[in-house]
Amino acid sequence: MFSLRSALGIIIRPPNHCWQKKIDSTIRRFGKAPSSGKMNTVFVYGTLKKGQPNHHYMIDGSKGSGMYYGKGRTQQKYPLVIAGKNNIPFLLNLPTIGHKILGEIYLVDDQLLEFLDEFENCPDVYQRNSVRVQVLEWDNKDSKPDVKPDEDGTLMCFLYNTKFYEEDWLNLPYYDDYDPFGNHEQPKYILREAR
Ligand code: PCA
Repeated sequence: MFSLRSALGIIIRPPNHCWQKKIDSTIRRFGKAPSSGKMNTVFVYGTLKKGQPNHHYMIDGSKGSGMYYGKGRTQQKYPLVIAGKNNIPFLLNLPTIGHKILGEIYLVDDQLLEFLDEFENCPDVYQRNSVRVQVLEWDNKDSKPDVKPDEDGTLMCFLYNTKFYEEDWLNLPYYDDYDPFGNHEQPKYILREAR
């Protein structure tokens, strides 16, 4: 099985909260408990954004339902680096270092959230955490479920970041907006099919 962990040689200690998620997802898969049907706000900053190679999963319905709601920027600063032999964007869970990160906000159902957890190798590579996002543009049309930013213009969203990284990643450039196609200084992501 492909393991980014072994590819990068990172020592992994999964955080406890993700085990609960694994148990929940196992229960869901075996049908012992119905999915709650609730929707989840997710902030994406990397290959899941519009124009990036994995974006289609967010909106094509093949892995669950997802809807674009708008643009945002993390309230905290983080180092966003492009690292490893496949040039993967990693938001390191080191708040206060780096930049406030630009990204997109989606509303996703439990099925798509579960897919994203597996796709992002949570908890081994990324961990899904809740962070506060400053909403910059909001696209809440009548046909969409009603979700609104809080009065201060922020919204709590899930985001995939990581506390597992190699020390020298801290010497890489820190970006605020992942866009290797538009910004030619950013190393190009190697597609999964091409690895
Ligand atoms: N996918 C997730 C985390 C990093 C990545 O490439 C995202 O786009 O937010």
